[in-house]
Amino acid sequence: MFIAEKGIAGIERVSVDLTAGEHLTERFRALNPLARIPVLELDDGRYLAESRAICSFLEARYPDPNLMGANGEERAFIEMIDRQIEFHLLGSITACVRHTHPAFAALESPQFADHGLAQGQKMKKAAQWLDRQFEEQQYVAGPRFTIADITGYCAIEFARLIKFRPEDEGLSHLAAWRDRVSGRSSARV
Ligand SMILES: N[C@@H](CCC(=O)N[C@@H](CS)C(=O)NCC(=O)O)C(=O)O
Repeated sequence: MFIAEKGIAGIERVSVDLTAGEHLTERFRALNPLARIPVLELDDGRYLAESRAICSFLEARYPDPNLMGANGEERAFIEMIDRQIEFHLLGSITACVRHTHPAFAALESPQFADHGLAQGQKMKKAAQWLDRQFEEQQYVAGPRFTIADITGYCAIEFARLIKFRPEDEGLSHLAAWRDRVSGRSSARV
């Protein structure tokens, strides 16, 4: 989604089948020893893992449109909320999905259903916090679309797997923001 927002062409996309364990092979571990996707292969042959690090690299290489902050101060505030969403919202959603969804049994072994369900409750608190953000502003970090909207949108979409929908929880601001973001062409790649 970040690449699409930037309009960057020419980055070849290689699918890695996690359910088939392709990321656990020696070949993939040579790219990222932690066996996690995504990984960006650079022109000089190095490999860059971690979504946010990849985004930082692309932001530096393709500054427009700016998605991570135009100056140090704005960067810090965008990073603050992006990390809050990643740790408190996405983190809880991920734990809930991985520990309760049968399709994730192979990736998360052993699964601890109670832990997953507890995280499912915690993610609701984070979703309520995010909903309140939109009482004052159109986007997660303020008046314009940034990386924090991408993190938040991907988190809320991932939460469909645990049947979480903002509108079912009375989170109307969050639902309206989700609809605003899903209307962007980057959400359809
Ligand atoms: N913090 C990392 C998380 C990477 C991650 O956990 N990726 C998942 C897919 S979204 C994965 O590779 N899972 C493989 C596994 O659980 O074995 C990032 O932002 O890139």
